[in-house]
Amino acid sequence: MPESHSHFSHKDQPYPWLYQDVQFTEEQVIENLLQDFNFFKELEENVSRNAQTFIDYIRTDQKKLRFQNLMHTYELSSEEGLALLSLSESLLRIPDRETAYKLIYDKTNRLSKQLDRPEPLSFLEKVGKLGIHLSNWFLDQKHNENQSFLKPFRRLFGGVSEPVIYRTFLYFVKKLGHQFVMGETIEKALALTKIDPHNGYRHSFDMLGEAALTAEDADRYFESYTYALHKMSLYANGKDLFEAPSLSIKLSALHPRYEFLKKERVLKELVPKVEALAVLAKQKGIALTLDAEEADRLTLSLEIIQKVASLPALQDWDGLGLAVQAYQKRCLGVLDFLVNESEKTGRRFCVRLVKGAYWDSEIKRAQEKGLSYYPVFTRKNTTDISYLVAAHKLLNNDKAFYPQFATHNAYTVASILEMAGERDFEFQKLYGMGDELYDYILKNHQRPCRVYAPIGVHQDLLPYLVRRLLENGANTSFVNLAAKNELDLQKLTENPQSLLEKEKSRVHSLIPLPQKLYGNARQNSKSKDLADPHELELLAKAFEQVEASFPLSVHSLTSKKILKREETFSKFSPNSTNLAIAVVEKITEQDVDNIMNEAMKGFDHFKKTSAETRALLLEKTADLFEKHMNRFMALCVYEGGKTLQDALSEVREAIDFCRYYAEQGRKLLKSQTLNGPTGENNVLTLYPRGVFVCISPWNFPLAIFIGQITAALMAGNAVVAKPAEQTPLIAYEAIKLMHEAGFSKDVLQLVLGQGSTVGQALINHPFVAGVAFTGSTAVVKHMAQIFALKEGPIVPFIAETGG
Ligand code: FAD
Ligand code: 2OP
Repeated sequence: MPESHSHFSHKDQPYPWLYQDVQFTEEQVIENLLQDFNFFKELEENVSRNAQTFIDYIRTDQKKLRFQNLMHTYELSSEEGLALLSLSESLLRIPDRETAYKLIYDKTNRLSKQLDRPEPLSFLEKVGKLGIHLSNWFLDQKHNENQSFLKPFRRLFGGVSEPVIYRTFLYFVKKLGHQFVMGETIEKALALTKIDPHNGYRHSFDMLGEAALTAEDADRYFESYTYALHKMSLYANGKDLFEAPSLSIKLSALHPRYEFLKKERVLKELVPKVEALAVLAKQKGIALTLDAEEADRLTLSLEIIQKVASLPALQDWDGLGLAVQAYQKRCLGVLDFLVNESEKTGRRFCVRLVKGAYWDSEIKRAQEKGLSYYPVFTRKNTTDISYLVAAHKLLNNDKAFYPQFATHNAYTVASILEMAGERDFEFQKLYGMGDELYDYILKNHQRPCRVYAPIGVHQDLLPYLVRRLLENGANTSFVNLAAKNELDLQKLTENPQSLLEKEKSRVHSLIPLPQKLYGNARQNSKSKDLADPHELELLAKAFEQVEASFPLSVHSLTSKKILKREETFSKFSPNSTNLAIAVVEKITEQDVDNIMNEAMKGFDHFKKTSAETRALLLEKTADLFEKHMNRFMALCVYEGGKTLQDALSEVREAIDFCRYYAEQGRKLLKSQTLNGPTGENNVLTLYPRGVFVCISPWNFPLAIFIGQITAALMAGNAVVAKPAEQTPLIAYEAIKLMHEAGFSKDVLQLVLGQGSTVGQALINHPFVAGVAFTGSTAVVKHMAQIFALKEGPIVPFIAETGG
């Protein structure tokens, strides 16, 4: 039984509504949100006025904002902003300088012209520009000693020497890290809480590290959390739980496979780790918050919280908390879940309400996965409304919640103050952001604020830093807009509902649903949400059916009877070596001539079909693959040894190939009328070539197999397909499906046989008009020699190689 099979037990979900909520349309969710938002109308005037005061205050003290100004100068929508991001990213990630320089050069070499910006630059802006341009200069020196890339810097900085500039550049990148990280060690950070300007604030330490890829990394992060708890307890001594420093942890740091498909393993292995940390935190008088991460981990994180929250050793402890993201469509559903859990266990949860730090990647990932929905809202104003509705719910249930409002947005802060009245809560801010706003709040509103303070070394900083750069550079972000004095205050101090209603549509019109990603050009392949237990149950059933039908009988699919067969052999699953999945009949090279003759006959009639007819056949094929997606996924798992996720991607890629070539064929195969300068009629028409032999590899047994075939068929060629010897079953089922879609048996034939004999005979055959091959470089070299020596027209040879 394949490993993935054991992950199909997802019945009895404790929070079924969360699976439904995410699939509701965004319009539906917004409609419900707005009904809950009515309470805000009577507050909006005061909120707007106070927000204005806060923003005025933030803007008067521009000196302090210098570093942020640098980032706001380089907005992410500008080339410099992107270069800055790449620069920091590459320097942190790439271990050797040589490679880092090459990447930096690649990303930034278009920027030199921007140096001539007319406005005066602050020192840090100069350093930023310097960093970007220095990389160009440095690299150009290597390629061309005579290039004087340094000139612009000299103009900018006077006569400073290269080593100084270089050091400045490194300083800049370090400074970028220091902006957001409180210290390299917990000891240093704890000491700083006493002396730095943040004295007076509360702290929540975040030991940098996330998305562990190995058990060793996960162990290292666990150790660093444990160590931090011990050290923090010395500072917590005697303090009230909420005044003492707290610890923020990321579950993805604690397990290398923290994902829904590995739920059973995660619950078994990760829950004890979180419990151990929570028990230690309780002993040490420290509160513990679980950060919120990617949307597809949400339900799993709740299941973990549910288990930890009901641990007897943690009873009567108010220190367990989690972050809840307002940009998720399921935000209010999560609060309902927590109310339930609170009622069951008598526990009060600390809830850190955030808007969410992964918006860009949520959108991209949903598109890449081809989901039928986005888990997050597509308009910033909806996120703001969702935040305020959630805040209202938190403030109105003090039995279940201790609210912690994490935001740097002055309007959101003003709203919370207005909504809360005398109720108990705390604000939270990130280290290196929102200082001016909260200095003002602490002084004038006497509300506590906790600083989320990352601790660690630069190797662990990258993902966190990228999120902060995105947040500071995004053109929707409050901190970015507030730093721009010229921007109309109105927009930053207006009720988000009014702003939303001013938009053309409540759902962002430039962010199509993943299914509509290619607009009218073609349909995106349907997908599955592998974090949805209902989907997984359907898949499990399909897998059972497929397994029950093994071993299947598999043979070549040719239009004429095969004369000579090799002995049949049993094919076993690579996942489970005693599971016979197919009985395969191979042919010998003696049949190749017959097959090629039939293919030639097929070509004679197929070449006369229109591009439109062929495109429709491919689209029918795509539809059939979609209809039988579960079955093909099962075959990819059982025969190809794929994981569920890879099997899904494999089938989707095959479907996308069909639709992509249909679309391209319709466009490219149209006849073009050319100029006729002497009155003649010149028409350019593309013709198919004849019989294509397609030879595909085992590692993409469906996607590459189908990709090669569909391109050749769309062009009007006949195809003889020979799959890898390891994966005949997938190929057999795929070709049967294509015959069902309407490709005739002489136009498209499947040959199962030995590469060294049957494959060789196929490419040697005089009828071969083209070959598409994916495989090893050695085999391709050998094939190229055969073609070079072959009599007759040159054979086009499309080869994708590796190894
Ligand atoms: P604003 O500028 O008012 O809002 C920015 C928000 O709007 C972002 O969430 C962004 O994704 C969203 N947004 C932007 N464009 C759109 C759009 N087109 N459609 C919908 N939404 C959009 N984040 C986490 O994910 N997990 C955590 O555990 C977490 N912990 C945090 C702890 C603290 C103490 C703080 C201060 C922040 C934390 N964050 C966390 C990060 C937080 O999500 C961001 O800092 C926050 O979203 C910024 O919100 P804002 O109110 O300051 O800014
Ligand atoms: C992040 O890591 C702060 O948890 C938030 O981006």
